[in-house]
Amino acid sequence: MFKKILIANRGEIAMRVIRTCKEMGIKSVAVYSTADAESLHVRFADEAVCIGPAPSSESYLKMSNIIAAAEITNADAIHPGYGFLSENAKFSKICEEHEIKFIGASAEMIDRMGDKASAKSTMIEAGVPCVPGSEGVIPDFETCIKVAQETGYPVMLKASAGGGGKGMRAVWKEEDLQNAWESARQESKAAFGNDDMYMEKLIEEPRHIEIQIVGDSNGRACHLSERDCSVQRRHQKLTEETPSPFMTDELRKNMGEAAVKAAEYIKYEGAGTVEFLVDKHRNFYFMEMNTRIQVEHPITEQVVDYDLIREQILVAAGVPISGKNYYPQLHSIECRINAEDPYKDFRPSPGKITNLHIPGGHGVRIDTHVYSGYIIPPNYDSMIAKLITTAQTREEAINKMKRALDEFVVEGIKTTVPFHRQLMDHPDYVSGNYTTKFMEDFEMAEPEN
Ligand code: MV4
Repeated sequence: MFKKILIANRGEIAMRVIRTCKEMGIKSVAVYSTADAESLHVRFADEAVCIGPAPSSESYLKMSNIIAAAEITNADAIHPGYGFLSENAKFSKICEEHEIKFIGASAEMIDRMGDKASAKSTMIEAGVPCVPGSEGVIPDFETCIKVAQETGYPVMLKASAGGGGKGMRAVWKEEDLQNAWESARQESKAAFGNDDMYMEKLIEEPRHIEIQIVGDSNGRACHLSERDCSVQRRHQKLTEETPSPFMTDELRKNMGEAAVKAAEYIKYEGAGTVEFLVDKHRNFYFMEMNTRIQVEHPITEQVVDYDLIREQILVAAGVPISGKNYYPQLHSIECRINAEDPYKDFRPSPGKITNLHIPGGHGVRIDTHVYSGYIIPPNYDSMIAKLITTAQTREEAINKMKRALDEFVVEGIKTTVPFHRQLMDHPDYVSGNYTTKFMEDFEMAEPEN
């Protein structure tokens, strides 16, 4: 078992990993930028190393400084969290070369799943349902026209190096195809340095339902059921829940089996998430596979009573999984609390938290790194806390979320608490009848003064 784990991340996920390390009797090393000197993960880790100035490129993305921090503290493993270097194949490789265990996917696996067209080809080989469309990358525009005719409009053009919607274009008729092809490739080239495109039949008003999986070093995998992440704004998840209100026992069984089949086919090791698009007829299709722990992992932990960070560490240390699958015993909802102003188009609102009251009570979990007096630096993403409520039924979990949001006091900055409070009263959310289109029509009601 590892003696010391360096957490190559910051904020709430660094706190999350440190907590499980302490419970497992593993020493923890925090790394921080000069902007994070007063951050909570620095205070709770057993050791802390400053790895550079505020800009991520000079600190949390600076591989040489992170490896150096691991060397001088004699860490035998690195947990990358999510974001930053968590899906960076080069970093995974460098850890391997330095004989520091990367608690994540191998460089080969990251590359294979990071290239969306190749990931899809792999899934087709594995027998996982995929959206009909091109066989891999489209070589030129002539082929693009042909594939679109074979697929049938509307189609979705996607960047192979993409993800999160960049370089993606919906095309409803042939006359719009050329502009879409050219603008998508330009956007992808600019964002990823790669303009490979593939095509799929457009799935209208899909839900985003993902399956948590864990694979071990013996090539076995299990699933821990689904998370519904359909409520997104500009490809940023705002809230997630499990079980999905759209799920049936049969669909859960079929999606879980498909996700396990995918993981075992590629001999996936560690925690991963297989993302699916689900159409209104409950057909599900492979979208992407994430080779990292995800922001929204706590709702799964809550309903199956399982520590996913602990499992990541055990699997990385070679401990086999039990092999059984896990099904939700409760209902859990996560609201991402961001330092953004929902009354002003969710624009960032960094600054000093002058007063903070964190909600609590039965069935309320808060994963956060902030405290009263904390200054939120402008350099990193705006999420300051994850508010998670868990109860026997969805109605009770929503009710508990409303009570917790009403109790949540954050002064000195604007947050998305008022947005989530209104969301919990929205008829389409409350009825569970929402898709990835939900936020297109959502309007904030002005605050009562
Ligand atoms: C799609 C789709 C409809 N049809 N693919 C968005 C980013 C990336 N995860 C893939 N995405 C989509 N792919 C086909 N064939 C609709 C989306 C999509 C979406 C998917 C999940 C969650 C939110 C979304 C928001 C807009 C579009």
